[in-house]
Amino acid sequence: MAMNPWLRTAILSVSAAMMPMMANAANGEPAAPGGPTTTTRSPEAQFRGAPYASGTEMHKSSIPGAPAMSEEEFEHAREIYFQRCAGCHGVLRKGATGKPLTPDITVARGTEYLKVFIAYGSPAGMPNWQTSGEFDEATVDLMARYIQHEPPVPPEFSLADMEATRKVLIPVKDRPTKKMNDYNIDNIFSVTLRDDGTVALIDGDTKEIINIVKTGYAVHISRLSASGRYIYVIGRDARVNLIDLWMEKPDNVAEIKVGLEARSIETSKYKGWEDKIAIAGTYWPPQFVLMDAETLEPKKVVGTRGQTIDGEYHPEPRVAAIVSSKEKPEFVVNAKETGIVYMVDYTDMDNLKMRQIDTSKYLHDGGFDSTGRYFLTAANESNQVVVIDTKERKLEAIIDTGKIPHPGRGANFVHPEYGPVWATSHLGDESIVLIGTDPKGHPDNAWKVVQTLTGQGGGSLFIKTHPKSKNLWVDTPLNPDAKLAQSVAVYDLEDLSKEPQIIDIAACAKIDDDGPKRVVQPEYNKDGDEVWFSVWSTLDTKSAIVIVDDKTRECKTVIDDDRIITPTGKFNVYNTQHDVY
Ligand code: DHE
Repeated sequence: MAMNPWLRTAILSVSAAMMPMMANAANGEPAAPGGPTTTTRSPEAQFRGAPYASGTEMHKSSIPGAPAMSEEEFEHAREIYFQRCAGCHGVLRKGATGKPLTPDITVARGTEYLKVFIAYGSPAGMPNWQTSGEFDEATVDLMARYIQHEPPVPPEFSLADMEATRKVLIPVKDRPTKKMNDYNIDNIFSVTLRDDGTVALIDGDTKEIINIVKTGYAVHISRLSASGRYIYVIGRDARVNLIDLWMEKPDNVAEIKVGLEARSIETSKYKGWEDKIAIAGTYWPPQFVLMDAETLEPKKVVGTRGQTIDGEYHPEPRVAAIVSSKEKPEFVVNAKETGIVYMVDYTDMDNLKMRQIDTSKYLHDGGFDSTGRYFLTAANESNQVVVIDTKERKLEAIIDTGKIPHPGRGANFVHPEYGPVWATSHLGDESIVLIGTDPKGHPDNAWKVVQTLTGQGGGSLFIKTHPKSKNLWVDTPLNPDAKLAQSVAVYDLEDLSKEPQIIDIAACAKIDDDGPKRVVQPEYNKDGDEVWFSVWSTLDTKSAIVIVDDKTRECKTVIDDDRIITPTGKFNVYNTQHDVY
């Protein structure tokens, strides 16, 4: 749908004031305790402005000027907020990837102003909820009113609460003692089917679906055990699933719920500690938990509430990316709002040793440099990349980048002029920055932006290359322009002065409906000669996975099986296990 010029002007004028991103949609799973509850109103009642029958219970608000809402409407909006907005703006709406949405700000803006923003999004990364077809007008109105009320505070979640949810579906003693299938496990992909609450295990050699495995709702990422045998999957509802790839048909062997809202999971990779400890970080409550890696038994929970690097108390420092150090028996844990990176020694949980490194606020995602020593991570709302030296266990550098860096795990390659670099694209602008990562061989370039490329536009989430490739792939799925959201830019690493080639990946999928078809997250196969992209639509429109030949840059295979519902992240076993990116 074309945007009215007055609306575009209105959006641009508010885009500096508010900049959220996106979360997910429900799949009919039972609600988490204290999490979303499903309350439905008749279509008539949902219609904006429909009068309430007398006797409707109204939501009691302590906020002067907050628009009226029934209790039923409030509950419904609370569910939608949790599913789609909390990830960026925070459960308490104090802001992070998205701007703060506390009533002192939102009441002053007013319902009409907020509605425009929610409906049309912004070039800086706020999804266009209405024009993409994900919200109808009544839902936009509902959410604009909801965010002017006090945010409800969800309950805590203890170690005992976690243990009560744990299921060991196949005890360790009953699991295979060797691989029981003929799959080339190294080249299996675990594909997030976001709104289906499942992951698809796809054979990267044959492109056949091996299994669709039930996971948490709005499943987020998959990570591999050090041995490559187990896949750990975490959903936004904080459910962790453990999948055993040695089974005849790989499937769940254990699961646990570690909180109410989560994004990150990782396992111990230090020599001698392979496949021993798993860690999951939660957005709510703000904490992380260390678990037995084979049974998911929770062992130790650590809260992240406390002072930010500026010395101010923060009630909700959410746990963002976690990586496993190869230099020490430690996890590296990002606390988003405080800007603190914890190095958590997992060798003695009764006497837990944790180093706390002050960095930059709003830590989000990140990955290692090519040597695996340095962890580079986005402090996204600070427009910076933070570098942690996992060998010396200290802050190495903080680098200014473009607006809202969003690397995924980033991309490592050897630049013809500047030597080894790590790259990130941005959610908030079209820049792609290359940062020197070789303090020994190229000391003048280390931890500096050595080159900035111009991408298609803002709204980029992921960037990828492979040691065997000469290409750098950059997506732009959250750009409000559908043409950009449906295509990717690919750069020639041997000559970065060349204009990037723009490839319309959604067109390769040949999907004949009007779903958003956002093209998201390039992921290589093990050999580094294929790149997989998700063509991500809504629950009720068709999605697909498009596989591109990395050499010819031509679409090679489309996986459009009806079970591929809302695919987003794809995790190749070997590349994820060995941090190849
Ligand atoms: Fe993600 C990684 C958080 C929205 C797909 N996402 C991460 C990580 C965090 C995070 C903290 C790093 C985990 C790690 O490495 O341990 N993501 C969030 C959010 O808070 C946010 C912005 C809003 C939300 O409500 O969740 C968000 N993410 C999304 C999406 O909408 C995406 C595009 C689709 C989806 O499936 O939900 C999405 N996030 C991903 C993917 C990764 C990821 C594919 C892993 C990338 C990788 O290559 O490792």
